[in-house]
Amino acid sequence: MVTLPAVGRLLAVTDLHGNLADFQAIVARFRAIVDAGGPRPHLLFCGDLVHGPAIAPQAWPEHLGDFYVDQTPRLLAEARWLQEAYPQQVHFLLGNHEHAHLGGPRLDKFHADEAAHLERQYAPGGFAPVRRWMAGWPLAAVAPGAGIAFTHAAPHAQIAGPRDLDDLALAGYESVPLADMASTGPLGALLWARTTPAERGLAFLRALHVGCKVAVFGHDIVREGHWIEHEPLLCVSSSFGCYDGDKVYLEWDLARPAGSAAEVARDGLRRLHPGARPVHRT
Ligand SMILES: [Mn+2]
Repeated sequence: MVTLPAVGRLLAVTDLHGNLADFQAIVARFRAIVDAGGPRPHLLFCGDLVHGPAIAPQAWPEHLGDFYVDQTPRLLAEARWLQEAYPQQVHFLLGNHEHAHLGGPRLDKFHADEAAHLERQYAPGGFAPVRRWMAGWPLAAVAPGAGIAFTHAAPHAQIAGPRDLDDLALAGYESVPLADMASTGPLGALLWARTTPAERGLAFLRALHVGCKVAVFGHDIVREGHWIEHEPLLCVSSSFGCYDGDKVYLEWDLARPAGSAAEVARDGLRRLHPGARPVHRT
């Protein structure tokens, strides 16, 4: 788990899936805050940075939103440079698509084997440093001053405390059916759960940090940009599966306590591409 400070701006995005333009849009916002001076901002990616569709524009389905070309290798390279330039300020959470390179189940959303498809784009041995980097990505981030916790998927994991996250082994899930992952223990839940009852979500938040009241996550596609099924769950879609005008990210003052998911959505969500026309977002 990564613990964010209680000062500065936080930018959080989810599920870029190889969309380089969306990556560069949030990085531009981050750099603008850096250049403005003041407290150091933080940029948090909530998993599934990798793996995108390879579909021609004329065959692109409506349900995937705006067309883009998967540029995962370049996105990963730029992500790594950014983290090296701002080592304490840029954070990547592990998603189920990164897990596919680290012992997670094989994914066949866009290709017969997502992980193999990406790794083949590197020279022999070239993916090894990327895999070592990803193996160190945390599973959750907590902003104690804001009372917000961030995960890739819904906060469905049953844990006693943050230390439980340190003990989770990534390997050994290769043959677990995808449909079973969310219910196969804390790691599966953290990477795969699409929802959880309010009480279970609150218990997860309390286990991470006593003052945590809101869970922000992605994994699922919300075509309108975000969805609050019920408190404390705020599901955010920044990129994959959305039209540019519907994509949102979270911008939040790390010193401001958040009372509810509704408050965070109302005051913290910003359009990733303010110039693009919303399609589903109201
Ligand atoms: Mn996911």
